[in-house]
Amino acid sequence: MRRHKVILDIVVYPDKRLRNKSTNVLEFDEKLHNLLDDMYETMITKEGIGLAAIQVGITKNILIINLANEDEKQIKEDLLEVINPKITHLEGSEIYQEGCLSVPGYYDDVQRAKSITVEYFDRYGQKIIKDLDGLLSIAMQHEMDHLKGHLFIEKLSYLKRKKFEKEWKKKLKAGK
Ligand code: QAP
Ligand code: CO
Repeated sequence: MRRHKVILDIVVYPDKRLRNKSTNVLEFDEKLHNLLDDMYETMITKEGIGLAAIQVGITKNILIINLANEDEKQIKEDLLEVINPKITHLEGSEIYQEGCLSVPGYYDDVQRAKSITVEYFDRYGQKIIKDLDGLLSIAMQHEMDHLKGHLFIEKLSYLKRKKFEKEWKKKLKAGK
């Protein structure tokens, strides 16, 4: 057990590290548990609902998701810790306005599968199989894209992507 909070730096677009492909976790050890704990503190501090390890510079197939419940509270009991995930089934289609801690301040509509089946391991190396839909399905697909080196802005139409690049350049120039 660690005593103090560790807040990691978020890798922000257009940092090329976000394009790297992550590799599987082989050891479900204390080092993994410390990383998961640090990722959780980082995500909550930065007001996120999902975070992949690559967003803190670690190219491992690790992601966390913590959505708000029906009372609009984000509680740790609902936290999903997802290691080495694989999607085994995709169904339907849905559009949702997404954002990303690595693309702060930008939100746009993205089309994804409506429901998925995902297989992964928890922090102890136990295999989990889950059917997801709604926001959990969207979040899982968004975070799994990070593991392949992809960002939601790559799924925008040509014109929307141009609009994004223009806004982002302006924002960088303004020193934000
Ligand atoms: C991914 O996104 C996601 O721009 C998680 O200034 C997105 O946590 C899952 C955030 C949409 C499901 C639906 C974004 C925080 C957080 C920002 C996030 C910002 C501060 C994004
Ligand atoms: Co993201």
